[in-house]
Amino acid sequence: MAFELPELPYDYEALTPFMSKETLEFHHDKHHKAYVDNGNKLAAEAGMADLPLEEVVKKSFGTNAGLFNNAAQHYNHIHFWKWMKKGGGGNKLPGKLEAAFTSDLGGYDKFKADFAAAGATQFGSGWAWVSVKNGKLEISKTPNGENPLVHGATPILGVDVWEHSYYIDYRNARPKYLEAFVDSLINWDYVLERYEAATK
Ligand code: MN3
Repeated sequence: MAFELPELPYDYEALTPFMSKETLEFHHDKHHKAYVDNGNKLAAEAGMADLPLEEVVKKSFGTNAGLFNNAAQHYNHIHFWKWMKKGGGGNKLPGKLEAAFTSDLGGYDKFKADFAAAGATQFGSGWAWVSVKNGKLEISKTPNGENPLVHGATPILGVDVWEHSYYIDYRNARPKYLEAFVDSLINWDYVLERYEAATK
């Protein structure tokens, strides 16, 4: 299946002032597009052009670094755009999600602190995650394009901490970006959708 750059699920100004039009133009139109274009080229060269994206990610991990980096980043960004929305964030989680965050992550406040700490302490480029592993939620961080899929888990929420995701709006203040992401951007409905798909 050829990789395709998805449209953003909102307009380029929708996430201001927390994420600017300029950031979305560079991040979606340039960075994500490059992962798609390079991923298609490398998947074809590896004979994996017809495989579903998740399989390309898992099969290329540890065996084909170039393909893995681009395919995993394509997967990560498809979800990242949907993990945000205008007027999102905050502690009003859908009931089922709130129950799971309470039992597995110690509640919203602890989630917020631990998720932000994971993002802030990821040295260099990478991601912070909430994923489902063996039916339970866990918080983790990964370098570069790596994601929980290759560690036997299903990501239900992730935040991009590559500098390209925050440098235009926050300069070097990654913790401020992470705070804004949690307080004002997370699309909890999409997190719930991913949680239900991962636990059914
Ligand atoms: Mn990115």
